[in-house]
Amino acid sequence: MKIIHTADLHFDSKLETNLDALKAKDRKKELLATFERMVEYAKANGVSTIIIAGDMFDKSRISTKTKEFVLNCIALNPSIDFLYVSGNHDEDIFIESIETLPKNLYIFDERWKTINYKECDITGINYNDSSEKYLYDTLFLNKEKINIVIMHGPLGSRGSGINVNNLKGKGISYLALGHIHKFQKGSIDNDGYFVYPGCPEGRGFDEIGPKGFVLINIENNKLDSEFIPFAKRELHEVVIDITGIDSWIDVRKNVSLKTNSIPDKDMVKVRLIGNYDINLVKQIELLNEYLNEHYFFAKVVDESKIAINAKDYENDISLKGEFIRNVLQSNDLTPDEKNEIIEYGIKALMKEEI
Ligand SMILES: [Mn+2]
Repeated sequence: MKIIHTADLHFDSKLETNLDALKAKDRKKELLATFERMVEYAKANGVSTIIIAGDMFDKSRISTKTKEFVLNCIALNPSIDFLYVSGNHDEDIFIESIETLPKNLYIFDERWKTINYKECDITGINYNDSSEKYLYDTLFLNKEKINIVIMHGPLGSRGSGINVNNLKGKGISYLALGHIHKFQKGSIDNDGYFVYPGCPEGRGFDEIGPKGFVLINIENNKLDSEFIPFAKRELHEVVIDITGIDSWIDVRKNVSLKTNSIPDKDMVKVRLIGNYDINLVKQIELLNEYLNEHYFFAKVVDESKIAINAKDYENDISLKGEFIRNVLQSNDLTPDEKNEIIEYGIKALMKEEI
């Protein structure tokens, strides 16, 4: 028996914080297309059940179009069971808005419910403030069988978060979780482990790295699982330290070297750090344009600071020297403010755009 474990799809979520409006629109469609592609994968690979461990939507932002798309994906594939627990973002809005549920969509609620398959039992609950009070004491599994348990929430202890310690010895083989957007796996006890599959597509630069789902395989009374990278586009962060680099050509070479292996279809954030030489003329906008021509989306974040050695300007009689001495001697400015003012001042003196 093959099972897909996914979570945190966050359909219709706002993507504008990281992307421009057009790209955000494209990405919204891609989140749905990836879900459809995953269902196709399930069909092609003999997957009989898809577990969605919460956060299918972003709370109140559910368009009719998206709802219909998801319901169609489910209803058009009656050979696959879709098991769904709600997450902290979607709560029950999605379910309440459906007039007739597809027969192959199974919704869990605030009490433990078990679906019995030949190869395993799958048990789930909607984890929230009230169910958290009794869920550990009310979970009873058939230890003769392989048990998959579904919940959505963060890990934690002492009354907030899913407490893995309280799940020890319950007979869980695989705890299918949702909430953390990055793939994560850890032990419960000798019988089993928990897994967060992460989101199927990264939505911003806080969701970098490979994204996909987990494929569970049960054979000869034994459960195995494997992370399957499946995202259409991956997000990358590349950090370039420009300390000591005195020409922009060399900065560009460094960027090229470090972005070399990133596929064009992906998204890249280049973060410049370090203390750069006062003579280095930064070409941030050009770098940004160059990267955006190569990748689906790119952005440059400049966190570098100008390197100022006060001694170098002690005897400098030029306007630049006078200006730097003045700023450095000021008592009302923090070191960071001094640095920023000098950076702008130098640019102005060199007649650069500020
Ligand atoms: Mn989530």
